[in-house]
Amino acid sequence: MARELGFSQIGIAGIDLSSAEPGLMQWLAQGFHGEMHYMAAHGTRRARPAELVPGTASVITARMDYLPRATPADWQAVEFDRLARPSEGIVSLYARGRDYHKVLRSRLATLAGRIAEEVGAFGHRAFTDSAPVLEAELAARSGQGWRGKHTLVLDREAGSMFFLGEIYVDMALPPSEAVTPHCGRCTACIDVCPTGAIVAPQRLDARRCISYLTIEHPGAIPAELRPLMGNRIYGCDDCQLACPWNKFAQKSTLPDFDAREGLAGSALAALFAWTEDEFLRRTEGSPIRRIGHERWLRNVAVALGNAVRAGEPGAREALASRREHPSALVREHVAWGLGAPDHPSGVAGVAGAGQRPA
Ligand code: B12
Ligand code: SF4
Ligand code: SF4
Repeated sequence: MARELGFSQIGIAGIDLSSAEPGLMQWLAQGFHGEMHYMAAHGTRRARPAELVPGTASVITARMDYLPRATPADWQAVEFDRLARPSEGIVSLYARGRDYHKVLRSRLATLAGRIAEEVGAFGHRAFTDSAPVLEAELAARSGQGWRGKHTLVLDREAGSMFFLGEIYVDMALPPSEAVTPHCGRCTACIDVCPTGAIVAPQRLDARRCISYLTIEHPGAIPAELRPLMGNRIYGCDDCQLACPWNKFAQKSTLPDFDAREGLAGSALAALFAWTEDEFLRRTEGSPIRRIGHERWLRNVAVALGNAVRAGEPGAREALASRREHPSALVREHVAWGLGAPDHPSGVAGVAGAGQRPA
């Protein structure tokens, strides 16, 4: 029943997450959440399902794979190669199709309805990245995979290219068994991270993570991190591209995550030329829409600045077209990009561009 809805695995977790609470509190205390104030706002409720939804006795967890249906077998190499093309903009794989919040939410609700048809009515609430829920922790406890050193959940048969969703239920169900971890001595994700955001195994300083900087961070991107962002303009996949277990990542069975035109393989100059109307039209129903046109231009300006540094023809002209943009945020990032010295010799010396493990 879950498979028909696009889910690949279902698990059951108990609701005692008390052993995860100190880690969450330490993460917040260190300020690793940056400007994601919603992470601090709910305090310990994030780790206490029955406080979020009174009466919760178990959590049904669900995995939904998101690699687009047309993904080639050597997709990790294909994606790494984009990093070596500084005038191309990289949108991370999860964001090239329809917004997963929309896809998962409605399908989790349908799943809950179908379970109710079998077992009778029960109290439930479905979530996917939409409430203070420790999703990865619940998933790991319920056998969806182990926590990688990059903090994501990964599995030997599914890699980590999947979303998570949960249904909090008022029935006490027998929990699924957790799987054993298989990172061993590998540190590929830590080593490849362009900004050093994985400060230790399973410790992510979000303030340095390109996913945070391009999606969640509201204002100016710290200047020292801009050169490290390369041509990543929305999210980042590097720690997952480097992971050997992602050879086994599964493609989605749904058309929803197929890449939309313009979101894979497009030139930065073309993406920078999108008017606000065009941005809204092209990102309708996509997670990218949430950041708005101003942050989109901010991100693309950084990538164009890095293309200038790499000596890419046309990058300087593209940036200059927005020199007088009404937003001070955009103007400042454009000025930063234009201030970059030309490096006609190519990408040599440009940190964050084309990194690929040997
Ligand atoms: C905030 C957030 C982010 C932040 C911070 C990420 C993070 N690792 O915390 C940013 C914006 C950087 C981010 C990026 C991404 N995200 Co995100 N994100 C979330 C969100 C909303 C909350 C995660 C969270 O609770 N973080 C808080 C910290 C404390 O949790 P933690 O890392 O698990 O920490 C535990 C331990 O490691 C330890 N610990 C951590 N730090 C420290 C420090 C000290 C000192 C100590 C002692 C202990 C300790 O304690 C914690 C509790 O056990 C979840 C959805 C959800 N509601 O859960 C999605 C989620 C984790 N993200 C997801 C995805 C897909 C991504 C990206 C891949 C997107 C992209 N391509 O750009 C990247 C990957 C970056 C990465 N390596 O994590 C998926 C992951 C699916 C999976 N397979 O695991 C989720 C589950 C969303 C979903 N519904 O599918 N994300
Ligand atoms: S998503 Fe990118 S920047 Fe963030 S931890 Fe992974 S490799 Fe580093
Ligand atoms: S890259 Fe290596 S250390 Fe990182 S999650 Fe994958 S197996 Fe674990």
